[in-house]
This record gives sequence, structure tokens and C-alpha cells, in this order.
Amino acid sequence: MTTAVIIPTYNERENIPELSHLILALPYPLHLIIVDDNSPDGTGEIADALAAQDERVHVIHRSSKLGLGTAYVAGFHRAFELGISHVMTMDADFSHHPRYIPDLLRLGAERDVVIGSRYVPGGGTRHWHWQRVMLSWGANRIAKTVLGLTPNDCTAGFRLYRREVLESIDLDAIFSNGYSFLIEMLFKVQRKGWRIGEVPILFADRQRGASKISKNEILKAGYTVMRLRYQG
Ligand SMILES: Nc1nc2c(ncn2[C@@H]2O[C@H](COP(=O)(O)OP(=O)(O)O)[C@@H](O)[C@H]2O)c(=O)[nH]1
Ligand SMILES: [Mg+2]
Repeated sequence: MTTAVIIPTYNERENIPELSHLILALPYPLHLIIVDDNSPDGTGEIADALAAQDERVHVIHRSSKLGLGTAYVAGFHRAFELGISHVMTMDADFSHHPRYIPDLLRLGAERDVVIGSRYVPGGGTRHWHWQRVMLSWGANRIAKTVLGLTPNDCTAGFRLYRREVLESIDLDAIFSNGYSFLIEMLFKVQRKGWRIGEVPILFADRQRGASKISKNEILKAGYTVMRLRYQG
């Protein structure tokens, strides 16, 4: 089991050195793929320096902020070239703490997809404003009810996929790009009948840098859910 950990970054210079250090120190065979969208704060150059120090680190530079979904897909394609068996995705801001990586990998031996989940017993959120709690909870309820998604946390970006799962999906045909990408991916994974598992995580709000989620993303997520629902 060799895993490629994909981290999309946009202005994460305060987080990426420590985060990659913690990930690379884990006792597992893994690669780290940082997908940077030409961050104005110089995250891309920091990532290059990390790659120069450790051959397990790979950097994809994109010309501008092109969105989370296509960043993941670019990372998936690079991961396939590395001969890995599993692909993990996580955020750069420590909301997805590397301490949970062993739990995801462990369940990954039995499941095709594993979600680091806020909404199973033992999981939760920390430092979240009540509005954000309501928003996330509501988005999950809607995705579950309208699309019949079975996992408890359908919008989590902390995931482990078996390589075959990603190969079974036409990645370049995924319509949504921002946060909705996560809902669309899960919808496709579930429709293919892959076995999905969840492990509890405590999701801490970022302590450094700024969030990139916008009101627009919320509207787009609503649109994605309806589009998937009526496409069948
Ligand atoms: N490459 C890339 N990364 C992005 C983009 N938007 C967000 N990210 C990264 O995706 C992760 C999640 O974004 P974040 O701002 O923490 O979202 P939030 O936690 O939902 O507020 C972080 O690692 C961001 O740096 C983007 O357009 N391109
Ligand atoms: Mg975040």
C-alpha cells in the first residue's frame, strides 16, 4: 500500500512546511503532491524547496486560482504516474490533522473509500462559528436527502480512495469544481457501488491564513445537488 497525499494550496505559506514535515515523518510509504495555483504569498516556491529536499514531494504549478476540483484531478493524474495504490486528499490548513492519517489508512484496507468524518461518533468540529456549523450540517443533510448519499459526512475533503475507484470514474467529466466537487465525487463513487467507510476526526478551524470559501460556493453546491438529482 503506497499512498499519494494530495494537498491543494492557495496562500498556505504559513501552513505547508510544518504540515508536510508531519506527513513525511509518518511511518508509511507515501508521496506528497502539492497542487499550487500560483499563490501570491509564495507557497509555490516553498513547495519547490520542500521537493528539492525530499524526493517524495512533488509540486504541480498551475497558472492561477483554477479551483479545488480541478486541482484534485491534476493531483490524481500525477499520482497515477507514481505507481501508488491509494490516493488521499486533505486541506493544507491543519483542519485535517495528519494525526488521523493512520486511521484512514487502516480502514482503507477494508474499504474502497474512507472519509475523515465530522459526523460520526467521536468526530466533530472545533473553533467553528455557529453559522458555519449550521451551514455544514445543512449542506450534508441536503446532500444526503436529495441524493441519497449514505455517508454521514458528504462534504469532507479528507478522504482516501483506492486507485481503482478513481480509475473507474471519468474524472475529466466532473462538472463541479469548487467544494461541490466533493459531493459530485461521492455521488459517483456510491453509484458505482464502491464500499465507503468513515473514521471520526476533530475538524479544527484554521489558525493561520485565510479561508477561501465564498457565498458563491454555497449557491454552486445547491446547484450541483439539484443537477445530479435530475441527471439521475
Ligand atoms: N490549488 C488550489 N487550492 C485551493 C483553491 N481553493 C482552496 N484551495 C485549498 O483548498 C483547501 C481548503 O480551502 P480552505 O480555504 O481551507 O477552505 P475552508 O476550510 O472550507 O474554509 C486549502 O488547502 C486551500 O489552500 C484553489 O482554487 N486552488
Ligand atoms: Mg480550511
